[in-house]
Amino acid sequence: MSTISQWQLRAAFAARLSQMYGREVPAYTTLVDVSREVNEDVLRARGADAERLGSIGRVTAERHGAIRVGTPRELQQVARVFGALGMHPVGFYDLREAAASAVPVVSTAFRPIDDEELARNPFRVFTSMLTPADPRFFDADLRTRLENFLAGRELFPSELLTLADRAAAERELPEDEAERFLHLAVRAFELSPEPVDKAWYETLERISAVAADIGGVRSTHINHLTPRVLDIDELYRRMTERGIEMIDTIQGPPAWKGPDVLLRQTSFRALAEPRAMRTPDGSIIRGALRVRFGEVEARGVALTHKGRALYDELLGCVDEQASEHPSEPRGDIARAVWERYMPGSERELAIEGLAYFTYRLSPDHPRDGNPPADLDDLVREGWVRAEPIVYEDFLPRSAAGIFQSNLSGEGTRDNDRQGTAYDAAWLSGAIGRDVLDPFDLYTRQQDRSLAQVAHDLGLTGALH
Ligand code: OOG
Ligand code: NI
Repeated sequence: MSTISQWQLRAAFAARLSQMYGREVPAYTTLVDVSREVNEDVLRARGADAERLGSIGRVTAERHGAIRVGTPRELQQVARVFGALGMHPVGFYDLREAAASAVPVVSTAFRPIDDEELARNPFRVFTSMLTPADPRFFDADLRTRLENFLAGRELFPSELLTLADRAAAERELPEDEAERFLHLAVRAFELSPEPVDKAWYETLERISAVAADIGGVRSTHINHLTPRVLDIDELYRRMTERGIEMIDTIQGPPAWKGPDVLLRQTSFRALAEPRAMRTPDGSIIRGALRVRFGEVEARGVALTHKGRALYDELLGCVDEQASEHPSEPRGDIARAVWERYMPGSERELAIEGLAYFTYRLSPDHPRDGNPPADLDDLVREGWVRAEPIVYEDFLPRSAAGIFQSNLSGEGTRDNDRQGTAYDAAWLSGAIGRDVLDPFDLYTRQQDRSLAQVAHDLGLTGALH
């Protein structure tokens, strides 16, 4: 019997999850259709240039999902399920700090980490874990009730976890087991028909709608899925034309004439979904919850620490100007700031060490003469080509914005209390596996390509 490799499992899981979510949230299907149309148009208009940040095959299949769990134990189990798909925890995001309203979670993203794996299918899942121990949100009594509630639920059946461990160990599964694994894995993220305990949900909702979505129900579900689009401004226009209500802004860098960097995201507003509710007297009524939505994103080149510091600085600058000129559209302010301070070409980003690139020998490089030993000269003289490394991760401020824009209320937080500190090391301990540093991954990819170029050209010194 044939076997299914990890990347095939990952691609199949992403595709089935997408089908499932499209049945549950039909507007998501519209979003996927419009994204595909925009991508086809961009490809037609820009040709090969449209594929600079990933082949059209990769981009068309590309999705990220978002899920939310309650405890380290649940997060460990999630890590086993995604480990089966060749996805590893990358990056630490503290949304408690990034959000103005109450978003009591810390997060990581599970994703493939090797270039070839990313090229095959880059499916990633932004995964958040509730922080009941943070006294800014939960008092001692509510914390205990919440932890007890979470301890008593089982999100993932043991059969799923056993199959996941086998896939991770053997890096593949026999066809039958693969089918069973995919079935159970997708089912674990479906919306449960089980009635929601109305009083309990509302208790948590007063603190934070996110806390209620996570800790107010006995199962988990996919919160949103996100296709990738090559022109997010055009996508936004077309969705609005179709009468779908989008959130107010596109998060992240502004629309501008320079290179695409990092990540731009927007979403349609969470829709009211019918959910059965159990009232305190035990009767079941028809209710509705508004938590799930569809998001879309455009990805650009990954920035180095230095580039990221510049990005964060410009964000601060835009904030400041926007508060001074409240009537001016934020997008216009941001564009002006970027045009002034952000280098307007990939080449400048590379020379200033602001972004990551894969360097390759040009097929048409000069055959005679000695190659210069300096990277900029090699690029300028046409020996070597620099291809942007696409940003595979997330942005805390945009993530917080996406969370917030889809919350019904602000919730409550007591900023006089000291928050519980969490960091990547803590999260690694909680998951039981290393949370990788995204900058390390990009640096390694760039360095590997430089070593290869130096080798190909017979250079003795290192390129950097
Ligand atoms: C996750 C929000 C973050 C993104 O794309 O930045 C996110 C959530 O709502 O659970 O998905
Ligand atoms: Ni998202």
